[in-house]
Amino acid sequence: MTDLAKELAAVVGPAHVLTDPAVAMSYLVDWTGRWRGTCRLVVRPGSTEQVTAVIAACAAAGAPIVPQGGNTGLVGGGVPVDLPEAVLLSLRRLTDLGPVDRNGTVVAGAGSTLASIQQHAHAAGWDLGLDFASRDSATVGGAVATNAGGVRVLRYGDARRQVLGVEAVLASGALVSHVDGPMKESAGYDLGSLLAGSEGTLGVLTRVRVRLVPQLPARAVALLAVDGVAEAQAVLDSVQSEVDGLTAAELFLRDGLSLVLAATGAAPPFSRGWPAYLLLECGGRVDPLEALASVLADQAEVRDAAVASDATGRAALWRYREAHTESISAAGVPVKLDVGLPAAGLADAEYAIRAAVDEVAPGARVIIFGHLAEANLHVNVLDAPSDRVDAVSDAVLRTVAERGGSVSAEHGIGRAKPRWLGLTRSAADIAAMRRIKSALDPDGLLNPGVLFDR
Ligand code: 2HG
Ligand code: ZN
Repeated sequence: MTDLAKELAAVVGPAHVLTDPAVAMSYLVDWTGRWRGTCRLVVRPGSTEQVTAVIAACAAAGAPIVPQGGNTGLVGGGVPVDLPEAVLLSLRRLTDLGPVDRNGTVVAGAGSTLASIQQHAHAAGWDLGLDFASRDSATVGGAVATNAGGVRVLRYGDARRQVLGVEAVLASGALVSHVDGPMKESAGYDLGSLLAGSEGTLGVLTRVRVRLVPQLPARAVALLAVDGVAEAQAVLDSVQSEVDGLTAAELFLRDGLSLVLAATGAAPPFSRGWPAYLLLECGGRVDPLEALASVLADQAEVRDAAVASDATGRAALWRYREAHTESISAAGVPVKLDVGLPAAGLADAEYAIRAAVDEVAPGARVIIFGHLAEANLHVNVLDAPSDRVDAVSDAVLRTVAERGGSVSAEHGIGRAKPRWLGLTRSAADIAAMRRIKSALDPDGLLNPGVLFDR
């Protein structure tokens, strides 16, 4: 064992310092298989105090630190690519959940999975406003650090909006902690907002105080077949103005559904295929199915529809959408892009993105799906030759930027996209971000290569 490994073993116990690459492997490869790293060791602290001691020891040894939650990120932000000297700091053991207070707030250890917080909230009559398919592995620390989105952003906002306060260890070893006290406050810089979306470059989250939302006992889901993205948007516009309680509006297309059917063996939702599908969910205190169905009955764009308000039927409809990521991975290692666009240009952008990919990687398959209400498209490109991966990213991100879009709507910049950050953020914005980074982490120890090019 090296000196640093021994020192860390004294802090967290030898069982929680992994130096054998074979044992550490599951921390070093992201689950899509695109991002692979190496590191000097993986350390798994079990308390805030241990995180503080680990960071102090790494800083003293000059070892870069790569924080990692559930390793469900999609932009390589938690994988130590080209960082053999790094310490991978896994937060997964920080799973304590405090009591849900009468205002519906809870303090969760950074390593708590979204599913564990959801169950904890449900038991107290509340719910978490954040949800996405990797809920059983994704941790709240990772979700906040990347400012993740998911399928409820339309109703409750992204991860940042759920945060009332954070506890985090800075590169200096200082502990900043603001997870107690009143719900409402206007007393200085909001470090929670700053750390949300900082992707482990400014501090390591150890606890998060989350704002919960009322649990909605009745839910209805509708899966609608339509002729394209513009038609899906037209239906969504009507539903948004006429139906109460919309919680999700998800889009997928014919080719994505084919991959899902092939990978899951599920039966097709309709007797024939359609160009596009819109999945809507409404939640309320009384069953929203009738209200939703009556508005949908008037929508000329709806070609076919399936609805459910029982748990099994809802889950079956959701599966067509939520199985996209795993079904795409079953077909290959995709180039993953996650773009936000002005809603008005979304349908045109879909064609422009396909054309841009075709120009640089003819024959590649472009699978598009995403969160329609936020005009957030997940662009997954399969079968691009390995020497065209950057060209594909460049072509898609420039196409999006030319249309006023963003290079990342919810997955973050990570190691995948620093070179394109300037397409979305101004030179002044990036200079201000770099100044914040060097004020809080002057030696660049925290997650080097993420957000900014090394
Ligand atoms: C989703 O919306 C996730 O399902 C993953 O953000 C998207 O796999 C993707 O590209
Ligand atoms: Zn998404």
